[in-house]
Amino acid sequence: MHKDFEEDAVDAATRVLNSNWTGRHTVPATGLYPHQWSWDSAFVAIGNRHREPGRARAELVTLLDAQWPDGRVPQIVYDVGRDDDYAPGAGFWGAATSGLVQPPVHAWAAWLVHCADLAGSAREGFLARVYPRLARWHEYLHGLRAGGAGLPVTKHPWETGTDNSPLWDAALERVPPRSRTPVRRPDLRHAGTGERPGSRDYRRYYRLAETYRDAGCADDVPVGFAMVCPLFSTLLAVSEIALARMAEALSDGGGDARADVHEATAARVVAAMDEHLWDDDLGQYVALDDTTGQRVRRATVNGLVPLLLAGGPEPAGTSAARSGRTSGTTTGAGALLGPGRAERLLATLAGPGFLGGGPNLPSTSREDPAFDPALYWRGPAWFNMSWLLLRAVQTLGRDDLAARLREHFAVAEPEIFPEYTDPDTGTGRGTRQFSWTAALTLDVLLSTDECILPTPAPPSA
Ligand code: 2M8
Repeated sequence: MHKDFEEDAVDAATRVLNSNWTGRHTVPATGLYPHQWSWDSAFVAIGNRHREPGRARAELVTLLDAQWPDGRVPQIVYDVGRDDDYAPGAGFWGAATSGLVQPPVHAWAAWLVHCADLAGSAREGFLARVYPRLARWHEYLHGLRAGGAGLPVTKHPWETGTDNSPLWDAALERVPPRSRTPVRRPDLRHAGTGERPGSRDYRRYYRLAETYRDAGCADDVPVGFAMVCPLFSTLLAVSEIALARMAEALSDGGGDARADVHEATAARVVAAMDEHLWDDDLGQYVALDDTTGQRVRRATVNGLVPLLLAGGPEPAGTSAARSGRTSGTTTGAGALLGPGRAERLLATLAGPGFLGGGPNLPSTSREDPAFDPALYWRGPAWFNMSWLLLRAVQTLGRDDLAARLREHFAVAEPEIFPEYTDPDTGTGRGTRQFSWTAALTLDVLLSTDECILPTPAPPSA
């Protein structure tokens, strides 16, 4: 990317993050999403760690302050003053937060935030504050949310982060498109109807949320939707490895956190993904319907994200190297995909459904019958997905694919940091001045270490 462009983009992205910062957290977008969203805050913290590490820490601490006693970290923490501006809101849940969750990228984000400013982190006791809460969050997912395959289930499409991906179509068909609560759509004031889920989808979303809420958000009551997602599971495994690194850092200070337990847990998650979610015909991972036991054979970007678990060259001096484990891996956790899987995933990523079929990475394969370049998670290119795959292929040393994925970030500033883009034309879609687009653009432009998977133990503060 050209130098002037980079400076302009850094300044513009910083302005977006400044204007979306409320003093305690960052909203995803002031109009469409006026509250704090769980995984958005993690991506925002990853971007803010470069220039605003204190704000990055505050972002995560604010979110974790809303953790439920059972360990769940809520999908949304409401700004109750803005309850009319987004639906369903706090009134629907009868609580200050949603009862749902989102993908667990938080421990990975917290580790990156810690490593970016060791002195500030130590001064605030950041790791000691967040580690026990993040560990509880993961225990909730491994425990109350464990499905038949031993992987966490999502109880609502909103929990997947990829709300209207075709991965959820068949399961949603079984949900009656009727809810007792009237459906409100303030979102349509900020994005076109052709870009957002339809009213039938929304009636089902409400029905599911209502059923879960009325059961007291208890996880032993079936709500009619229980899906295992390869994106969610991958982020859990990566974040579990991040917990291992945190545990090591804390036990250097005399704590009793157990890195080996986190590493074994990560390895178990990856083994279960390999056993239950791989689809050899599609050459990628897919979702699993925990109610029917059937795999959902649809090609989406969710199923490529496990490339983050493919390993790569091991940097010298890592904890894995020091402890004498076999070299040639990045995670050092034994948490690697099965033989041949990385090569197949790379071929699928480069193939006609994804990067081989057009300039940017679509959320749903161009070869899937549901592919639509404008509609939310059914085709548009999303910057968090480009970022996840970029980090994966960089770790694997695939500079050709990394250059392709980096191109997506070149349209972020000219298109006013859109929520997502048309994967063929780069035209912005959804809302604008979107926080994670700005944050991850900053991360791509400002990162000096491209290998940011949670491998190396940090130098001591
Ligand atoms: C979108 O989801 C919300 C519900 O959580 C919505 O559509 O109203 C998704 O893109 C999700 O991944 C994201 O966290 C959220 C806020 O940016 O918006």
